[in-house]
Amino acid sequence: MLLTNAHVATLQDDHGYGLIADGAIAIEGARIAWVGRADDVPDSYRTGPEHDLGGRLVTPALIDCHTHVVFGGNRAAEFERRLNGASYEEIARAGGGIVSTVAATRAASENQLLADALTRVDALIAEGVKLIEVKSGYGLDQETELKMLRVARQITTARPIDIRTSFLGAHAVPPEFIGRTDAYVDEICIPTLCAAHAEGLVDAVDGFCEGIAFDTAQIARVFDVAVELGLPVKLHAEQLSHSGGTRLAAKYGALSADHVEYATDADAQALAKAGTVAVLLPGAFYTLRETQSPPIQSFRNHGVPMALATDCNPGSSPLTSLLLSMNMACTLFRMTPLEALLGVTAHAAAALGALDCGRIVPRASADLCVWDVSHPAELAYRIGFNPLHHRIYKGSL
Ligand code: DI6
Ligand code: FE
Repeated sequence: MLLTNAHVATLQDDHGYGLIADGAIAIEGARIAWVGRADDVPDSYRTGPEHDLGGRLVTPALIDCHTHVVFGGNRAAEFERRLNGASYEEIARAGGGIVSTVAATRAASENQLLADALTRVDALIAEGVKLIEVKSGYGLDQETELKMLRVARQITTARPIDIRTSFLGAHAVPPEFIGRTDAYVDEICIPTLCAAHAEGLVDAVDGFCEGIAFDTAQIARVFDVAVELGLPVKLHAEQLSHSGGTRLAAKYGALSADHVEYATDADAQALAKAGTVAVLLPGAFYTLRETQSPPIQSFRNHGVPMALATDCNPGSSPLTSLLLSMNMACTLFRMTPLEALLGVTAHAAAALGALDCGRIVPRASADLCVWDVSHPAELAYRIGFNPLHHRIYKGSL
């Protein structure tokens, strides 16, 4: 297949959009075979079907590299109660917060969890997403963590989308282990990781390193098991306070350190040295009305690749729009539209170790977005508008 009359943003390196004004893209099977100026298309690529894109913008298909799209119920009632003046304590006493999502996820069937997750996945696909990372972490017991991961795997058979799973047993301490965090790590989290890995359900291992969750020593115990199993790690780090998670992630050569609002310049340096991606989550920053912005300028200075994701979850980021995440990253974090686009394509791919996508280059997977816009900055500029014209997934329109 040959795509012609395309305005291509190749993102072939990190220094610009890599724009080709009168461009063409040749696709063979599920791979990009050639990209360049329309005038230069080799004759061998002119034999198949041609699609005239009417001068529209083409970018790599989008990647949401940090989500919790599999969960039971939602927390809208709690949101409403809070805005009507209920205190955090009252909500907790009424069974609200993360514990309520754990209870709803434990109670839900696989079919129900999948049906609910697909409503969110469909919203992402409608904006051109082709790869989603999905975390466990609302089960916090072996049965439910495995159930969440099985559901995450089923998404890819139910929809034309790729899934990477992350085991997030170290997300919160479940009610039955309150005050016994170390016992939870040793008796539930680590054995569950091993069981999930044995079932082929885990692509990476994640944790929530925070005063209200797990400390660096507890996360390190989980990461040591990940290393033994040959699994890459990533970490929720420095979201609400500085607790050393970024440095720990760098020490383990993590794929990514996520949130990182409270990371320091020295942390940025450590990430750069380790080749770890900083994943920024403006939806959570917005929802929690945070005021501490991530150290964008330090990441730039040290050459830390920055990715962007929805962090779609029922508590701190009930967001299913990567385009809105791009706008929020520009307005709230002062990222540039180019950084935002790299953040949901090439750098998001790096945050997942998915190196065959995120840029329009020969041999990459043929996953593309065709947009009804004339310049890529429009993707981050507009608010609540979806200009997707077509999504091409594995070479198919
Ligand atoms: N970071 C967060 O903000 C949450 N989880 C995490 O790792 C909140 C999850 C929830 O409230 O359900
Ligand atoms: Fe998260």
